[in-house]
Amino acid sequence: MDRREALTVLGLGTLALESGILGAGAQSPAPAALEGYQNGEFVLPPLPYEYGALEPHIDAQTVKLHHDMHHAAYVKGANKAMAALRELCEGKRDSAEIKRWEGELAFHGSGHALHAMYWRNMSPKPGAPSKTLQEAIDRDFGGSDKMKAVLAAAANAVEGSGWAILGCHPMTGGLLAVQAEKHQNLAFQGLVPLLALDVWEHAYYLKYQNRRADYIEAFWNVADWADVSRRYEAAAR
Ligand code: MN3
Repeated sequence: MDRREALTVLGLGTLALESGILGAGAQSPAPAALEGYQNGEFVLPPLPYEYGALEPHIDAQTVKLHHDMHHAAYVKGANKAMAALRELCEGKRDSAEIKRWEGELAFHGSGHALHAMYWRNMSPKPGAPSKTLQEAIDRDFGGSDKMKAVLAAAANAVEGSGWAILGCHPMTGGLLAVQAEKHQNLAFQGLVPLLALDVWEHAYYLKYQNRRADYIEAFWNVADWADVSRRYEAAAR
């Protein structure tokens, strides 16, 4: 399997190759959309800010545990699943194991991808939406406040652990707010995530306890629409 095929299997497609995000020879700063894979392995991207940089909205201890322990565990799980699937390809494992390992990759790989986005979606100095993203928000939601209300409703309605995701779909060309249960369930296949709001309890419980809605409100203070705009412009090209 060459690199292009491997990326296709991973669902990363040609965007990563064309933009050089995964290549060692990337010419420009990676827009971070797909960071988290290097030299044939998933890797934990370093936090782009200090643990306490998002205070008072998101506390340092939560960020440290969330990144260093929880996110790291998904990276490890995704690598384990990929290794098992490679062995299966090579005939070193019983093909009856495929459902198990594809399920493991769906969970851990999606967890890794969403967390890599989540850290970049936040900033101690959040930027505003670009003109093109703002136009899409206005067109598809009727304005930023309505979009945030829909995303917050989705995030509050997640049963158990999951995410609210703002994405765009190449089939419709438009923006959509969706939920993911765990990391991978309820997927609208093909949707390109742009903003990932983690509502697993590990993302907020130390500071907000059961008050998920308060954490979601606080998230808007650190949501970096400049990062979301870069992702939108790369996806909508
Ligand atoms: Mn999380």
